[in-house]
Amino acid sequence: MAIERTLSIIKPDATARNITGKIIDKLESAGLKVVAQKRVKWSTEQAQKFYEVHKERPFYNDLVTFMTSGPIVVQVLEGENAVAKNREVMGATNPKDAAAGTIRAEFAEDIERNSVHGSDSAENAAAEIKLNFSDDEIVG
Ligand code: RTP
Ligand code: MG
Repeated sequence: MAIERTLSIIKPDATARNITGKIIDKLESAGLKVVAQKRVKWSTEQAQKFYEVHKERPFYNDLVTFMTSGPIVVQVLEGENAVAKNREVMGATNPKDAAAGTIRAEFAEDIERNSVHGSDSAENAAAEIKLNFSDDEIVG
């Protein structure tokens, strides 16, 4: 199977509770390797651009407010089948639906404050990585 890269974000609800290490442990335990990582705080413009695909969704404005409410940890994860594997470790968007043992089942507060983001396709992963990292910040 091909080695893939995906974009992961530890969201403000998780940085606020100081559980970034617990989340990274789950990712690494699943075989994903952190090949780039930085802690940043997004501007409204950055969050709007990142979530542009959701512009017409009813939760868009709340999501932008949430994602700019505190620091986030942006990461590039590498591994076999990384996009799907990361989505599997994250669990369903709504923690009520997330399988036991997943990050969202254990740590998410609700459907919005759900602790992590992960790219949903290889194509989106490439675009999201490009939006957040320069090539020399990624060390595989
Ligand atoms: P993500 O993009 O963060 O990895 O999550 P996802 O694919 O599981 O969910 P998506 O449908 O792409 O939604 C993006 C993020 O928007 C927030 N959300 N709020 N209030 C709501 O009904 C609602 N629905 C989604 C969540 O933070 C979700 O992760
Ligand atoms: Mg999504």
